[in-house]
Amino acid sequence: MFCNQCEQTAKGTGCDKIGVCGKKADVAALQDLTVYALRGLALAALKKGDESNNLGHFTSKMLFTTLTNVNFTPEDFQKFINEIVAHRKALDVHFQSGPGAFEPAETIEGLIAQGEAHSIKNFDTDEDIRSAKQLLLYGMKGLCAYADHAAVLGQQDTTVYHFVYTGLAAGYDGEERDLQAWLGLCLKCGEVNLRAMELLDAANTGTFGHPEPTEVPLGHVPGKAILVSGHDLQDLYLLLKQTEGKGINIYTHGEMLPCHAYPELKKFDHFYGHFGTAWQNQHKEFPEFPGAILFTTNCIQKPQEVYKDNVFTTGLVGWPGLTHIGPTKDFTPVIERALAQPGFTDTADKGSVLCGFGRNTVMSVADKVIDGVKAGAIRHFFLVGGCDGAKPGRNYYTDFVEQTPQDTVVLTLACGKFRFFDKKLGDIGGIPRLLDVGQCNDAYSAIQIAVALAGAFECDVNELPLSLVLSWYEQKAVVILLTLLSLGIKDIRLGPSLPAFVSPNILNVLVENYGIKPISTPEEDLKAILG
Ligand code: FSO
Ligand code: SF4
Repeated sequence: MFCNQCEQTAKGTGCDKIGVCGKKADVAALQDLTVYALRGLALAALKKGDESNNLGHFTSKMLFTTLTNVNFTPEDFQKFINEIVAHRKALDVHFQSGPGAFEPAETIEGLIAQGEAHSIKNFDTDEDIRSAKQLLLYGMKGLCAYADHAAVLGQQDTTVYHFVYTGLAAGYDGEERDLQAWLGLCLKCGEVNLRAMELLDAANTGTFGHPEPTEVPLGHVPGKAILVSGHDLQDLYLLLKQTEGKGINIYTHGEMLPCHAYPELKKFDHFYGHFGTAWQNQHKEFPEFPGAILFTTNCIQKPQEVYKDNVFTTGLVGWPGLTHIGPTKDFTPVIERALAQPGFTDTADKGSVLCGFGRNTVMSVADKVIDGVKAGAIRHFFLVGGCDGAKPGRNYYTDFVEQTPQDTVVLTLACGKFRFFDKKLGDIGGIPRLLDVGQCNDAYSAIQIAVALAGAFECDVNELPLSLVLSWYEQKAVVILLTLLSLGIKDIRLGPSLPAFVSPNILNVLVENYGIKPISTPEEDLKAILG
């Protein structure tokens, strides 16, 4: 196997025996084959001129399954590959060779052998072209995750799906591309992702209302309990509906924390609080949870024996042997498990955190913020966001936030915030110094805040007193970075380490054109930023 798509990749170069994430060689090969089969479907969709949302959403879902920490079940991929090929054949356009003519083997062993022949390692003999092709593929995985989330709530745009086909078909569509052209596709992927994230923002706020500042308890109360992880608001809503009046409290885990701020979700009395921290701590934290646990999207880790029977998956998530809740979204098995577990028997007050500072809330106090900057009360804004992860070096982000001066404001989003989300940083004239914009899925909101500030100050985003200090782990972070680059945003600091799939020459392009910098130490970076 070979996989280098995430930040925790083995030795910083690539997982070649077993994934650090727990992905085995069979699933790695089946995921590579899923991508190859999707290339064939994309070629056929382009040739046919298929503009249907159904096929676009299906393609996005299938690519999303290959994102880090989503699905680890070989049989699921066998099913996906056959479905992809069936969709391609239904389009009734024919190719002589390549992915458009791909015939899947009948057995899972046969599919694994086919997948090994399409390893990302063999993308190209030229290191830079290979690197650009990988950057594009990983960016598209992130893009498809966001497109899927938006589509689940009815927001779709054929231009997004058209680009997904174009990006998947690239390399097999008969067009010669040099490095410049491949990098152009990467930036285009970032640009299209802004549209996908805009759709997702419209989907979430249109369905559940605009997030509002909300205090979320970190402790627990007596009662049966279900913990919801992942990123999917709709799954949480359906679970809240199905558990009403059953004496079960619902807790969020990881990236579900910002859900507490949505009016249509927070209205449920049994939607209680938040449990635990970021995804990589689940082995430590889940044994302590006395109820059922539901994974709605990434980031699942190998369930430990002691809590395995409590864990359920839904949507695209899969782990061999776990009970999966299918598209009917009948959560009865989860509810029954929660009722059979002891639940919490005591009350624990572990403080609280404030969330819900999406674009609507921040913009409603824009005048105050602008006055604060003009009067010198607010010297600088930092966006400290992105993923958390298990590798060392991520303390940087905790230290960085702790060391930000009192006259600065920290905006944050995604699971990287769990390094500092409960720090009491105080406020500046009533504006909290730590503002939680939401999930990584809410990066659009953060971009809109920056654009609005630039508008108010009549300057370019790059001229704002704003610095981006980002952490990455998986492919959604890759596409957000591409979106920021496509918007011309410069001088981003990126850590904890740079992606293994970025070649030295491509890194040079990023440094020279966009001023991307690896993080150094909080002290040095703060000094450099604040002069
Ligand atoms: Fe974190 Fe995981 Fe949201 Fe990522 S939960 S690491 S960027 O999948 O998706 O922020
Ligand atoms: Fe390794 Fe990351 Fe790929 Fe998992 S997703 S196999 S940890 S590079």
